[in-house]
Amino acid sequence: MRLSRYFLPILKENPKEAEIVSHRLMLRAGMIRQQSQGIYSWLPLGKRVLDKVNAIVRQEQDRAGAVELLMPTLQSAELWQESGRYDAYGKEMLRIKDRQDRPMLYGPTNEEMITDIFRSYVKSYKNLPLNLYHIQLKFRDEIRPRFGTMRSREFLMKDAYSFDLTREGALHSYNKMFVAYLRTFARLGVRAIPMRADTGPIGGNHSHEFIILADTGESEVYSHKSFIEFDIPGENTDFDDVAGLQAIFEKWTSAYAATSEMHDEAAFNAIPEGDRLSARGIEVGHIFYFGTKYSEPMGAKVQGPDGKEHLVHMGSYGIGPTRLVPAIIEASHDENGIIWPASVSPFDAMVITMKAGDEACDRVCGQLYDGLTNARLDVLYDDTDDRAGTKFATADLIGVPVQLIVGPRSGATGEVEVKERKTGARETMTVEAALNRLTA
Ligand code: 5CA
Repeated sequence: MRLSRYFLPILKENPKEAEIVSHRLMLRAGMIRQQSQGIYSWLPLGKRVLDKVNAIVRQEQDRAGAVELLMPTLQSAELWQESGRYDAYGKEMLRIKDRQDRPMLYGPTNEEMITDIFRSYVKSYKNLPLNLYHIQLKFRDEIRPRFGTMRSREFLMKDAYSFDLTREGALHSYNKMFVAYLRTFARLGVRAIPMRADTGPIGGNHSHEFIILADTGESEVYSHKSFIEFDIPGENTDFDDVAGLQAIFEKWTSAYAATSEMHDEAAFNAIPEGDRLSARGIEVGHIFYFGTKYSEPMGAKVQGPDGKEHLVHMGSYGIGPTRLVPAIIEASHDENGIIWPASVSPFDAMVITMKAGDEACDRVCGQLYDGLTNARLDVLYDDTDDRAGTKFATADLIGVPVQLIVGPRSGATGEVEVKERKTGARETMTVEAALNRLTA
């Protein structure tokens, strides 16, 4: 992608409305634009990051055996009257009437709709376990939308829903998602700690929130420090190994970790003082086991091996991609801008010409751009004739991991300066060496 033909509306000034660094940087880097309170457009640079986050979320859901579908944003009120949540959900639910005066709503979550799909098709235990998920916009009319897409009214959620014949089966399904979440957040370049959590309007009594520690987080959290060292389950994890997944779950829940709603002061004080962590955090995922809370009122039953009808045991599992993007930035930035973990960076590398139109610069930049693109890397080529200072500031602001800088002098000798965004380390090398390094 050539910057001269891209749409990257960088802001020079710090936007006044942004209270936290991720919101400020997302606005300045031209990633998002507020359209009305708590409702955002994702501009091209932001959309690229969001797509990368979603791709990792999707891969790990699929690896854990979940199956993707897509449900609508608008739902009929009838379904929610069946579960009893239509009245209970209160003002956070955006209620709408269609032209026939039928009550509709913009879905804040999808337990009812997925239960309806399930009961329409699945009649036998032989089709279980089943886990269905989608990545879809949600709407919650939050009283205090703030911090950009961190807490917005319209936001993207990956929500998965599991169905099992028994409670034991459902707890294994829960463990699958627990492990998938550990892997997902690690691949996104952040460390998320699973914490015992309150279940709120979703319900149930077995629930964990996944929290990224950050001073600007809205949750108050308490935990043992040991989480920092726990191993992330590998790519070859066997998701059908019931005992194996239970062992991972037990390891990761062996040390104290709870949000303020579930905090047990006595248990926390039992931890040696030097190992206590009392901090703020961002909730990026939340998983629930709630048994038959929805299958019972909505009549979602299957025939068991005993020939009798059984209500299915369910769980639901949420991740917020549009919250994860700012959460990653909170965890990874410096005074010059964003520092993307490679896995979610909008581009893999940036090629920067210091003199557009200079024969040597154009040639060397072209070689780099073609070489990297042919190796299937995503490259942003700053081919503009902006001042050097502006170019460097933009490159640092948007946080692509590697900058390949070509000036008339280095261009003439077929060389390029390779700058690592994170450390600021610079090294001059031949085009070939740079290509080898990036495509190795
Ligand atoms: N149905 C369940 C799980 S599928 C559910 O709705 N869970 S939730 O309410 O905890 O939301 C799941 C995730 O969505 C949260 O962990 C968070 O990452 C994200 N999320 C929730 N509310 C917002 C919001 N207002 N803005 C951005 N992300 C949000």
